[in-house]
Amino acid sequence: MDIETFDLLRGTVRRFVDERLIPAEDRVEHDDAVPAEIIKEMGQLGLFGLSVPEEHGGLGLTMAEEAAIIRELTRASVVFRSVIGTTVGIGSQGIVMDGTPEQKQEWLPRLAAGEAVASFALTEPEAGSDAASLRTTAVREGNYYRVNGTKRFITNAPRASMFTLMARTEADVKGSGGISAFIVPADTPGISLGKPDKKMGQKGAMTCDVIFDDVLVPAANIIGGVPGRGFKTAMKVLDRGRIHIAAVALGMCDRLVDMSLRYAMERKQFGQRIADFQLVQALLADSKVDTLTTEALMCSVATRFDAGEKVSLEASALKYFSTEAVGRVADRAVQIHGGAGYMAEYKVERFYRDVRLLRIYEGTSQIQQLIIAREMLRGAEA
Ligand code: COS
Repeated sequence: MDIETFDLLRGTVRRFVDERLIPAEDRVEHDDAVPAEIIKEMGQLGLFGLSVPEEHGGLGLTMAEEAAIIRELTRASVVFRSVIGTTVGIGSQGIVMDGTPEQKQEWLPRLAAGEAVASFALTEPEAGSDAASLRTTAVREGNYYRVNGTKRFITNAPRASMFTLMARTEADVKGSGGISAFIVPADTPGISLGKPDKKMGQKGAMTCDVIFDDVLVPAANIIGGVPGRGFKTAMKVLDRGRIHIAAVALGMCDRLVDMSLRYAMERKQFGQRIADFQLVQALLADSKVDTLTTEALMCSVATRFDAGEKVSLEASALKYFSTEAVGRVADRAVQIHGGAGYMAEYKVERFYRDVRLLRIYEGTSQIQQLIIAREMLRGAEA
């Protein structure tokens, strides 16, 4: 995208955040839902199609550009981002990266237009961090696979049109080699949803179990057409997803630093504004450093991703640092707000709970540490 068009898009998103999303945050929290008219407006802005290539009807942004837009968007409650998150990220990218031309043609234009919502179904009750141990089975029967199993904590499952589903097609192959990725339309008979999950935060972001009970999926729906490659597709999708999550962390850092600074400049104690106390300044400064460090790392990793480098280690480092950083920034924001920080009307306690999830989903901080160290060892041993 040329720089002028991109700046226009970013400016439009910034206005949308200030004029539409931030004023709607309390309503989302109260209703536990993002209003339908806001979802519609997000579609009109093209937000569902950020990462879909232009030839398939999307905006075809680079990773660096997508991160900049997501950073802008997540100055508002991260719940709004969750509406588009799985369609822009983990739900669609398996098709973008590894799909056949027919699969791309069938799904990507609808996903980009916001007419269809994609959801990513990897996690199971017994397979979280150890994704390769998943138990959902897909047994070949002629031109179909019969799928049975339960997927857990699946974001956007209630509004999904399709699932990128990871299931075991080779029963005798243990671990990652026996896993295939499927495109499964959400209205396929045999799919049912569990009750909505009650969460610590992110009210309005929808997650629930997805149960597959004798679901017949055409063999032609295996992503890329070749069984046994689903785990690698999922890992590649997650490498990219982790950069996207870091952009979410960065957007929330911006918001929380801004809220902290404003409050510190308004609030008076001991006859002066608390921003003039050095201990409060230390909190503000540390949060700014966390934000700037995340920004710099983001810039480097996204640029290398866009240049076609394999950035598993760097994406994990970025996800790890940025999500831990926003946790610290949120904690300091509550501290700067004092008693008010603990009260719902000031919103920082909500954001503190909301960002807690960033250190868990798309790979916990501990999984990121493990990936970083493993890649370091591999590099040293090679
Ligand atoms: N890109 C491409 N291929 C990758 C890859 C990546 N980032 N990571 C692993 N692979 C490949 C490996 O090369 C290996 O292929 P070969 O068998 O041909 O050598 C295969 O996938 C299996 O990899 P590995 O042996 O590393 O698998 P593990 O079971 O040890 O998986 C981790 C390790 C922990 C990295 C993986 O399970 C993981 O990321 N877990 C977290 C899952 C997660 O983020 N869940 C969140 C749910 S989605 S919101």
